[in-house]
Amino acid sequence: MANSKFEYVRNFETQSTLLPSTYIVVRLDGRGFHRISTHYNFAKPNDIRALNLSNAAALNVCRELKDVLVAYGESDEYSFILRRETTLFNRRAEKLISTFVSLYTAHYIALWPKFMTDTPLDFKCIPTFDGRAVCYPTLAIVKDYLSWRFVDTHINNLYNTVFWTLVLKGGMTTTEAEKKLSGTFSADKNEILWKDFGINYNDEPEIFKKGSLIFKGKIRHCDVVKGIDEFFEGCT
Ligand code: DGT
Ligand code: MG
Ligand code: MG
Ligand code: MG
Repeated sequence: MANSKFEYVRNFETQSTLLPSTYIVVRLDGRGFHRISTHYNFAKPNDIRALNLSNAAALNVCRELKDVLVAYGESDEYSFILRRETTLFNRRAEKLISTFVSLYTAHYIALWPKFMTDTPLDFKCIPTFDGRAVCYPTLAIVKDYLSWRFVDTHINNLYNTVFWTLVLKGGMTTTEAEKKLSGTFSADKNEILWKDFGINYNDEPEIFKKGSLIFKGKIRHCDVVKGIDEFFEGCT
């Protein structure tokens, strides 16, 4: 290979390698989805089309990058948990993060017309995602990571469901709804839904309450905390 006098610039390239023998979690999150969801008039608090779209994009990522053990998505985010022994891209952080981000984004955009029917993409407001990779040294912490995202889904969804019910069905302003919910516990929120609106939170769609988990090529909406051992069976 010809060496030019310019070759030395390569020495400025650095790379970070993720710790060996650790679980790698790549989490993607929509950039400015507050604006995106407003621009495209997403249903509040959950737009089933957008959730199905994100699941389809994530499923395609899992099909292509086989070292993903489990993936979990809610709102505008998706976490991909890679097996401990993965040598994907020699565990180079930049390669891993950028590949996940671009694969997921490409599928999200390509699948948009299929899921967001009657809502054409506006290239002045294009959905994009950021990503990070975190190494977790023990299986126990990985399980806690997944449980953390699952519990987050539950807490946010209960809050958002009551909040938007108060606004859209109860005629409150967003400020009034915020004030009413301030300092309330889960039981109080369930009570408001049931007493004032006849809504049983348990009857809300599973995908909203539990998020979406991809395991062995299938999407499920299950109690992640309860079923967690199944997803890591045989892992140490
Ligand atoms: P970021 O992540 O710092 O770039 O900013 P955002 O705006 O993406 O903030 P984030 O990720 O904390 O929150 C997600 C936003 O996306 C939040 O404003 C609610 C919105 N969003 C996500 N899914 C839906 C949906 O299904 N329906 C509606 N109406 N909004 C959604
Ligand atoms: Mg973010
Ligand atoms: Mg976001
Ligand atoms: Mg988010």
